[in-house]
Amino acid sequence: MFKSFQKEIDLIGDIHGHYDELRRLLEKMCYSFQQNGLNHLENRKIGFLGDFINRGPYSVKVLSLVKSLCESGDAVAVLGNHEFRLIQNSVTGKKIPPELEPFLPWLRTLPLFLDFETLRMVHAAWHFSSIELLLGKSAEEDSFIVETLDKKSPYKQAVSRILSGIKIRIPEELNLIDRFGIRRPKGRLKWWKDLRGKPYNECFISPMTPEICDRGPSDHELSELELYPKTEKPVFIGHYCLPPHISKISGQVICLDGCVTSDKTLWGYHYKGAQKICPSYLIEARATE
Ligand SMILES: [Mn+2]
Repeated sequence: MFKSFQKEIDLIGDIHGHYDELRRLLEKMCYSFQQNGLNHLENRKIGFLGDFINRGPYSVKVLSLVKSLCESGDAVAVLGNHEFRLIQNSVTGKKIPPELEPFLPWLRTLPLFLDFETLRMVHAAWHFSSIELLLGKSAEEDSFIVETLDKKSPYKQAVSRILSGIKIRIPEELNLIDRFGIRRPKGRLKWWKDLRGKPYNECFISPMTPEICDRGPSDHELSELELYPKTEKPVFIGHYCLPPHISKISGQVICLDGCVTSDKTLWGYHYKGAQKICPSYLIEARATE
């Protein structure tokens, strides 16, 4: 599938209903909107990393555009945790926003991850054993979706790891708060790194304050982690709402979620394949620039 995507692809992080930023980013990536769809002089393709909906004002417009680009063969996309939750809610008969309902059949055809010859795409974490467990599983199967809601099912944990990241509990007495001033019960680990012996703040993807802390998670708490070696192909992720001063690139892991709802910036990466991952290929777009 999509053999031609393996070498040249423009990756785009979490859009969360921010249609104007998406249009601007596509323009900056040299796509032009024409009557027959989206065009690029170099005939490049797009890879969307999930979380198209919620938070921002235009979820429907974003879904319509991403869907049409996928259907015309101009793009591929993976599911984010927000879309997966929508699918779970619809399968279990919970109320879902009526305007999103028409997109469900298409959303359910999207994969949980993509593994191309020269790159990988997943919303939050490339956790090898979870990915292996989920191989061949499809969000189109009601029985699978129901299992992902069952605490006893290994599918629930696997989906949570790859779509929401790998988390550990933060001891309350440390008083660590995130950039929004909220004390979170759990922190999201840099799942690709060996974190043994590291203090909490060095272990988390999004920084917490105060930054100085001489305690860290136990080896037991880190035992879920499966490192992502530098010898692996690059993996593109979204999900982590990175503040502007945190690097988007860490080894072979490239996080393109720059928290568009808070920081008004949508991030992309111009991937040419077989080249060293480099910050100069990052592209950012604001709606009004
Ligand atoms: Mn997410």
